[in-house]
Amino acid sequence: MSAAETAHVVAFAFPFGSHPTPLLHLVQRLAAAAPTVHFSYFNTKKSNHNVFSKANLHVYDNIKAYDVEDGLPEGHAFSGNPLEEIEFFIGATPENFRRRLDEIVEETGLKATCLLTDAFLSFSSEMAAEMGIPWVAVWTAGPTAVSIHSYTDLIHGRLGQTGHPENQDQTLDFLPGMAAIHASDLPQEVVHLDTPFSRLLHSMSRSLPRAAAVVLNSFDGIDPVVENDLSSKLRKVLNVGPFPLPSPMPPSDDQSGCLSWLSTQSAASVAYLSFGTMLTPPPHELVALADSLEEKQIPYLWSFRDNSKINLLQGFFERTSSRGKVVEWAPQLQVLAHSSVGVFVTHSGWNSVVESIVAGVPLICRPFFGDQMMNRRRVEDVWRIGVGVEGGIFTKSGMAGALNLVLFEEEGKKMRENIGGLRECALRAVAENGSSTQNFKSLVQIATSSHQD
Ligand code: U2F
Repeated sequence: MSAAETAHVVAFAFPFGSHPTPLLHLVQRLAAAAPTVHFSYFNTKKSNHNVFSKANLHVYDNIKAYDVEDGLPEGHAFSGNPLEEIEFFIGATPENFRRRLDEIVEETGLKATCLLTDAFLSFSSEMAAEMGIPWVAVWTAGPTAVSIHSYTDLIHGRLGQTGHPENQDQTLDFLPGMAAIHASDLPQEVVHLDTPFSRLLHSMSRSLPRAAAVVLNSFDGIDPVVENDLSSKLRKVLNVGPFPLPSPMPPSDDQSGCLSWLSTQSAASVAYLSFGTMLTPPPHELVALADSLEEKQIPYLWSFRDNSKINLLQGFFERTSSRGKVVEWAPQLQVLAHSSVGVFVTHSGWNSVVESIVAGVPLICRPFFGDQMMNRRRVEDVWRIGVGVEGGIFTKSGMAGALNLVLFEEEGKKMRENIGGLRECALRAVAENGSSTQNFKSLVQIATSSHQD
């Protein structure tokens, strides 16, 4: 086959938080399913380094990774605002991706035949249209969040200033499947449209109906009303998750010792604590959380990376070392799957919620931003597989109560049963003829068919 005939799927990553990893996993699954197709994975240098050093990856010959510019001025001194890096990156798009793609096409002679990009990068819609190829958008969070973004204009029309305190308790019952969601749960990027990041997401909400398919790390049946509504508005919605399941769980060499430590603990006794890839709770909440674990004498495994805050907890870690373990990075999938873990204390990032469902572990949610408040609502009020922390922040007594409820009370048992039901649904979706398996086949077709023999 000549280079001109080879299908070439080009993936663009959004280089922050956990976004690049699920996209890379998807590219890997596609590369395994379509070995004659060439895959290019574009990401910033820093993020490529992070993703490839952490992910337990099988390296396929038909995938090549490329660095794109991050937009940061030389020697830039950061102000401490976490959005700063994102805004520089947004400023560099789409030219950074376009330039690099032109170079790669020139170097390899392989024209792009499909753009498979993080949904945030909605300029890809126009780029793909210019090239006359399909755009496949990968949404790394859940169906509720993508649906809410698609209703941004309507929400503004209905709720007006959603930021106003008097509107915060209103529910979004005027939207399909959103009766449980309150105005106070909305992402700031939906409420305020005046930052580069919120403008990016607003433009995404208008572009998604043009995507040949929108792919989610989710499974049919998790939110049927929202799923049906999305399907009526988008050309194709492909739930192909949960991502970790269709391929065998990557082995962990247990370098951190988490799994061997868990094996010394009793069944369903340990609280696993992790707040994802981007945040650490504020100091007073960290202290309250630690105090509650100490008072209740709960064994814990804590994934903690923020060196600027670790001193606060040094005394706690020392006093409780016989029943606790702290690591910089835990093999989360394997940790959650370990029978000693009884509860996951989380920021409610979508991947963490899905991974907890897959492992059958109930959650205590302390959401911070973006989709996390809506995920918490689903967990607590719709699926009933966990609780949010009292008052929305960690306090010693609130957290002690939540630990008690989930680990020791009848309600905790009920949560485990409910999560078992969702887990079954996820397992059915990824079985041989399950919906996620079928959707993945459709994805392979859409992404690779243009030139494939
Ligand atoms: C953003 O979420 P985060 O990246 O902060 O959090 P998650 O979606 O929960 O993903 C964290 C991933 O990192 C892994 C874990 C998840 O796959 O297994 N991990 C790990 O392996 N070991 C560790 O010690 C700690 C984490 C955003 F903030 C959220 O609001 C969005 O829902 C999310 C998806 O778009 O992206």
